[in-house]
Amino acid sequence: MAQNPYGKVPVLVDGDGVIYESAVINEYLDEKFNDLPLMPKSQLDRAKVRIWVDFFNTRVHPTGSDLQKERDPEKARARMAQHLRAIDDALVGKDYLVNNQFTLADLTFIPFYTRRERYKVNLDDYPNAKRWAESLVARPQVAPTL
Ligand SMILES: N[C@@H](CCC(=O)N[C@@H](CS)C(=O)NCC(=O)O)C(=O)O
Repeated sequence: MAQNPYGKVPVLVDGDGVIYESAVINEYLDEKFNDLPLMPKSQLDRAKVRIWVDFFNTRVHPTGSDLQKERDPEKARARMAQHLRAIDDALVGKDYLVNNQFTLADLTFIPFYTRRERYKVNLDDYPNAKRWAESLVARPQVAPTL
């Protein structure tokens, strides 16, 4: 945490390099270890992944934090419902958010989903999002870490 000028976690130290911001760390690790690529080949699909990652990190997670800390909870609940509706709509008939492949877009939702009780959120009204989230946490690379 002291290594991150923003004073936050996560922070990754790789040799002489200090990398922070989870979205940047995730792309860095994906580029470094390419046995299971988590970014699509097409430039347009990579942009779509980054848009979802930004959506989760700048909208969904902060709204969850507002709910947890009960900051203007009614407005936060309405915002969260909008966010979950957008996710649910994007997943109609689909297993993944972008290009029918597991990418950093899907991965970025996992920490939110595993903390959903803290955020007072459940996905019962969002069946596509719920099916997708359950499949994400059941992945063999994810389940043992929970
Ligand atoms: N945008 C940053 C957010 C990092 C963040 O907010 N980390 C929290 C923990 S989840 C933290 O370090 N909080 C301690 C603090 O703010 O003092 C990222 O995605 O890495």
